Amino acid sequence: MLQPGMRRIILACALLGLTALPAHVTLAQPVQSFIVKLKMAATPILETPQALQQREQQRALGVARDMGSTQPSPEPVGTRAHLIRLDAAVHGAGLSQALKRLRQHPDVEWAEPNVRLKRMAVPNDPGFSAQWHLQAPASFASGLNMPLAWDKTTGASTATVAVLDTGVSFSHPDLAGRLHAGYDFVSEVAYSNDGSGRDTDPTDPGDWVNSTDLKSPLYSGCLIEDSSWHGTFIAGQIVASANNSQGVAGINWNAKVLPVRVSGKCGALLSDILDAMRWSAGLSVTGVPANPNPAKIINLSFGGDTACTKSYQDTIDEIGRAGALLVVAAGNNSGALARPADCSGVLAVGAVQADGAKTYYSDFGSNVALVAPGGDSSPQTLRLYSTSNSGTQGPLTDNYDYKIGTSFSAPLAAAVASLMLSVDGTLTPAQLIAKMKASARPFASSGAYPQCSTGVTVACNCTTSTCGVGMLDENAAAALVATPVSSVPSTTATTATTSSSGGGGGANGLWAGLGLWALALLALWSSRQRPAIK
Ligand SMILES: [Ca+2]
Ligand SMILES: [Ca+2]
Repeated sequence: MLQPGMRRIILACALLGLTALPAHVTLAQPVQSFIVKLKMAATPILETPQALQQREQQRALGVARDMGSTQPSPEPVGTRAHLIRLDAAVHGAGLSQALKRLRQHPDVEWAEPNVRLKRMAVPNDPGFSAQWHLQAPASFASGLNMPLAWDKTTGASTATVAVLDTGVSFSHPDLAGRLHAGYDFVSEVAYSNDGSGRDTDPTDPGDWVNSTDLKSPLYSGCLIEDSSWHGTFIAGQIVASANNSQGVAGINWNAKVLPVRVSGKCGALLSDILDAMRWSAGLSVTGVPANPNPAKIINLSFGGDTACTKSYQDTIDEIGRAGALLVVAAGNNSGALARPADCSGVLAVGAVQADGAKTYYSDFGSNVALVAPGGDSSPQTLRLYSTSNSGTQGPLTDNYDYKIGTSFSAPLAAAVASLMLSVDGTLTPAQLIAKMKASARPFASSGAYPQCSTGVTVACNCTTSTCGVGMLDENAAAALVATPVSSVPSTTATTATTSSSGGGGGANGLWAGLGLWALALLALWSSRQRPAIK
């Protein structure tokens, strides 16, 4: 039998249209044996299976002898394949030559070098074990399947992702070297919390709101809250240094985040968001220096409370023409989508919990493209884990923290899109959306949950009219990159049934733990809904 890893690599090669060596098997690796499948031979009538096996063995031995081998008889591998050993290992040109001779042998259907496979690319970051959402679906139904995906690509430095958010902590050790300079688009000094309007420093000074702030009429409608470190968390999800024996692993190991600060205290102004979107995509913005690192992927985890408006749609269309994809969070109100998630041309991402059910908080609707992990309310270990800071007001110690929300589902899709662009930098926003949708996994479904529909505000089983086509799967997405869009299926929507709700807790359990979390989330989301100066 072929090892599962070998089968996987052969399959990957088939998907990528490769016929020679698997992608990461180099000619430098010494090889002393080959897996060789024999062509069908004429079978005498009434030959016993034992006689057939013996005859095939003799044919395989003949091939080995023709290769100059004096080794014992070849061992069977699977059906009609044999392991043929040479007398000495070959590599480089010798390996190419041996393969060529084997493949030209009249009895041989195919031949592969019997190479050592690298273990799957699992990073050594100690926090990786807490990043359940990156694991294979066999462990967590909604896992992104990253260990398999990282075998295909760990990203390229060319695939910049803009994060329009609260700014970032440039001092965070897991983000060192992973951030472009970026820009601060927060124009109103009254909210900016850095003592200035727009400038070249997108450092997050904190976005806390306290009782003193609320005394000002400018903060009408805002809520008291600690600093969120929202942008730092998202940047880490996408590009935190992987394999550095520290903290967490980002999804793209080589790209950089372009930090674009749009939010000070109590949310982001619509005008700042729109200018930041244009600048991120490389378009000009009056009064702002040109962006030296245009991004083809822009993550926006801020939402409005109205339907898509012309200003938003025009800007999305404009950045789309510039080749940039806007990835947006569905929203956290358990209801209908609002802008920008309901605008056309965006990749709107809803949130599922670890067992694959739609989270109680995720907004839903027909414009959701797909779903990705957003974290369960409890236990804490099933929330998402990424880079943060310990300060409740200004920054204190760079650290790691748990969060939940569709704000953190969108960056997972943005990061996956950046990995796809790392493989093929010519993909357009529409092609990226088509391939991510086509590679999505079927929704999980469990008897523990009701079906998602309008008015259902507990965890629920996704449907194609509420949660898009399926669950984001990076391994499948990476495999589809090389497939022409014309042959990419339009959807994969089906539903897999699971036997139980697993560790995520049933609907009743979620309701029991809902109270404060729902309030906190609604407060957080409300604070991100400041679409314009009132
Ligand atoms: Ca400023
Ligand atoms: Ca790390």
